[in-house]
Amino acid sequence: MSKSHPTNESEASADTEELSEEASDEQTAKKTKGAHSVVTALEKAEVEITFGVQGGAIMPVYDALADSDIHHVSMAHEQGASHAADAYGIVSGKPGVTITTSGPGATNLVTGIADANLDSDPIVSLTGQVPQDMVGNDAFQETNTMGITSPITKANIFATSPDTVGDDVGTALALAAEGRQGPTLVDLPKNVTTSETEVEPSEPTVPEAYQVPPDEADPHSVEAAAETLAAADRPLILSGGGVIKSEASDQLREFAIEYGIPVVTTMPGLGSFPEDNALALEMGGMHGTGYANMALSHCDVLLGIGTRFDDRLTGGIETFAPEAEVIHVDIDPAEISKNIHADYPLIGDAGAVIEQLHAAMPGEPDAEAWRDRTMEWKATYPMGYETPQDEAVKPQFVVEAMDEAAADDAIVTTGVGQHQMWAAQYWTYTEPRTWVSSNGLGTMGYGAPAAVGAKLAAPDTQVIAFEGDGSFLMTSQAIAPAVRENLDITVAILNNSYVGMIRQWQDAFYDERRYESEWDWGPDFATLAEAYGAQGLRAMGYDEIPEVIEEAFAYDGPSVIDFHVDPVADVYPMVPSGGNNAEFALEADHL
Ligand SMILES: Cc1ncc(C[n+]2csc(CCOP(=O)(O)OP(=O)(O)O)c2C)c(N)n1
Repeated sequence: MSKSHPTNESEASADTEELSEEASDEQTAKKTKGAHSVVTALEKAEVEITFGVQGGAIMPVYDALADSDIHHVSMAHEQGASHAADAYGIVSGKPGVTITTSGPGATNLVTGIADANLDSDPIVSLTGQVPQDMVGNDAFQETNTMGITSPITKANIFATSPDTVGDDVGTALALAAEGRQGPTLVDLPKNVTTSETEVEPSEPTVPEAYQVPPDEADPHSVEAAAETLAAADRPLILSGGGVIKSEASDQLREFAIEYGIPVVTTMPGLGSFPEDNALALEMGGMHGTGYANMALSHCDVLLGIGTRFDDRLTGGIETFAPEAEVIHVDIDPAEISKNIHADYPLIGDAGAVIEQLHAAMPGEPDAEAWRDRTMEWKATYPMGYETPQDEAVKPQFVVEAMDEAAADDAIVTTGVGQHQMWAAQYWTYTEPRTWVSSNGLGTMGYGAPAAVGAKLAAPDTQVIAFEGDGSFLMTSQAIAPAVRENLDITVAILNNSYVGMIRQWQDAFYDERRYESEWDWGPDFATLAEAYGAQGLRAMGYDEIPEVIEEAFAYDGPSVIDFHVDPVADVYPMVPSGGNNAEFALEADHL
């Protein structure tokens, strides 16, 4: 019933029963606005938390949200909202949801959506839009959100009716989580969210036309792949982010251990196999370990699971795993032979296909000599750094000190730059969903807002964000919602007064011309943190490190530690872009 009707009804009688009937009619009317259908769809999908920033075109949805038990976290910036939702999705496995307005509210999301797209993270963006009859008029805060986001979403939907808007949202939620996960978006014109409907949204479901990928791969292909793997002399598993997304870490661990197969992980795959296991060769690729890259370069059968063989991992395609037959397990057929030719394509869910392979293995590969070789490589190319006490603190030491002090299952989020690589290299990842980073897009500033989303997804788990001084400057306003929500997170800034990764590349590839990479004018981050209402700490030398870590971990709320570290420490090993993984440099002179 429309809101213009109650006047007539109250004229008919002033009796209290009728008044309460009228109130309930009004409520029904309110509940059946398009905006309420949006919220009902979120509730039906059991969404518990949303992230966003208000604005004119999305106000009807916020107004409807006020009546819901969904916890909405108002972020300081929409980019932060999308990273928080992304991290929420990584840690919880359920889609992270943002609610933002039209125009800048949508365009500010774009980096986060592109980030989720490259990392196959499940997020759903609900964006306000000008009313349909104003679309194309250059109305206030109008932008073509559909056009802007269609190349970076798995699906985007323009809502056209209050009768179907709830199902649009349900579809977006289902699609984000189904098969290969990824970002979806629903653009919500204001007339759709303010108009009335009597249609209840149905349960969230993918559209009929969507082909849900089968979990199991073709059994004949599995059999052939298992025979090849069992006959290998130098078998290797490459475990990618898909193993984590498919909750297949247990199956992977059992499989690798039972058949004695060493495991390299991709960057998104960190945590999919415990790095404290003897078979773990840790991360491969550009800044991977020497032993991972040697194994990739010399294996004779490579079982890649849930990886898209991105160029930071492979280096030059022609020199990647040159002696290997490749078995490629992936849920998305589009990934097969996209970058690396698959001799045995196994299309299916990582966990289900590992189980199929397990059942089909005719025996254990005879790989003792190969395992010994990987151990020799570990001894020849150990990860390490020196800590002369009269020099500035080594950033790698900070990562290790934090790891030692933190809980075993602590979650690490990162910005992008050298600190991201040190966090990947020097933290020991033993559990899935503990590495939360911008792997594919390489988005500086991801770490702090991601820590907000990660903590809300796992309130009982410790969350630590490693940030660079440059990265933190991009999104440090995420500390505001962290304070407002009283989130017990620690942001560790590896402050080298440089945009360090740029400085490292300038030194290595641009004749040491450090143009615009030195930042000797950075803010005092501890004071900045205090200004936000967080705990601000600073460590200038090795002797101060244990105390600040203890203080940060003991504090019930967000802490920011400004670690002043060696300004010119470099990330090694390094395979230059497009290079040969077998020819990694251990120091600048080797490049
Ligand atoms: C949004 C964005 N802009 C630019 C870059 C290019 N870039 C990559 S690393 C880097 C430097 C990062 O500096 P900082 O955050 O201080 O980290 P450090 O490398 O010093 O650890 C830059 C500018 C990027 N990755 N992301």
